[in-house]
Amino acid sequence: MGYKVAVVGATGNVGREMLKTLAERAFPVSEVVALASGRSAGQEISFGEKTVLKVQSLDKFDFKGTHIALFSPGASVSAIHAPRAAAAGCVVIDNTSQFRMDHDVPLVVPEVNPQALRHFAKRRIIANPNCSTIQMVVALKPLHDVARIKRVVVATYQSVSGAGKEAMDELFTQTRGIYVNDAATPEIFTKPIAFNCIPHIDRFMDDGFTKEEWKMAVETRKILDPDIQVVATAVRVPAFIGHGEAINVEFESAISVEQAFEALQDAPGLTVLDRREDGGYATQVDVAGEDSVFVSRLRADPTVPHGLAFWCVGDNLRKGAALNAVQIAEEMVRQGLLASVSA
Ligand code: 11C
Repeated sequence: MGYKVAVVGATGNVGREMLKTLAERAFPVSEVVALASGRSAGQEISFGEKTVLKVQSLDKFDFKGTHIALFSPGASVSAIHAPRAAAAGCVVIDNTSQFRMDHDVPLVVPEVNPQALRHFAKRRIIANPNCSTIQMVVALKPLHDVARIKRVVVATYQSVSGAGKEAMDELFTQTRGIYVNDAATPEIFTKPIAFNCIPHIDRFMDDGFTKEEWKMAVETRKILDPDIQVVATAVRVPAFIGHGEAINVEFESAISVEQAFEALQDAPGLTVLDRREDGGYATQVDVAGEDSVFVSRLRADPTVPHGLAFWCVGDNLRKGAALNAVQIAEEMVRQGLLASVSA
């Protein structure tokens, strides 16, 4: 059986990656529809090697008969159109922050909490977590299964693609501008991003954390364990694709570096690349285009009774967004949850 699948926000960084991922993984589609704002309607976009789709206007699209919609258009657009699609009988997998913390919307990373999908029926919306949360929980889950995690301290090194195509252009233009003495003013970012790091992602909240940092804490608790404490510092760095994270974990009981290596090596969605030598670790450039989340630099944290420190890096557009959304759809097929979807 094939499913009629709509990709909403199809012309954006994540939307394009969703189309690519559906084609690469041969998700069983009967038809694929590319949707975006009226401004992009009429544009042509590839689906796989042979198919070119004409982008249709989201506003005018009737979701009746569409089985699954992968949404990545921005939270305010999802707020309006995701419930509209769900009401028409479609299952929505939404990549925005709009519904993630709603108690009746599952927030899912298939390697971590596939069982949460069972609760999708009330809203027919499933939320895809934030990219920096996804890669972190993929790495934390096998460790939590060995010795329960109490507290996580994380600093992120996030690429500009997380902020969209214009942000990638801004890094490119500013970098070139420095060499040709043609300084470009920051527009997307609040400070120059070329040759700089900016400790500010998403908006500021009343307690001094940014919303990106808040998301990493609350989403980790919803997906993995409500008792885990997370304190994050989210930083934008001048990399195009891939988010890095320096993670310190404190456990309730002892876990050796050897036990941690073994658990991580056997875990789904993870690759351990950790040779204690020059270049024996993964970086953003290495992981762009890869499905796996990479763990490197694993070592004991001697400053707490039971602690580990490691580096984690993943492609934010793939596992951090598009791949995770497609894996959710695959997992729903596997669990037989799409059987009741009417077309
Ligand atoms: C960034 N993590 O890198 C953000 C992008 O809540 O889905 C994704 C924002 C979100 O800027």
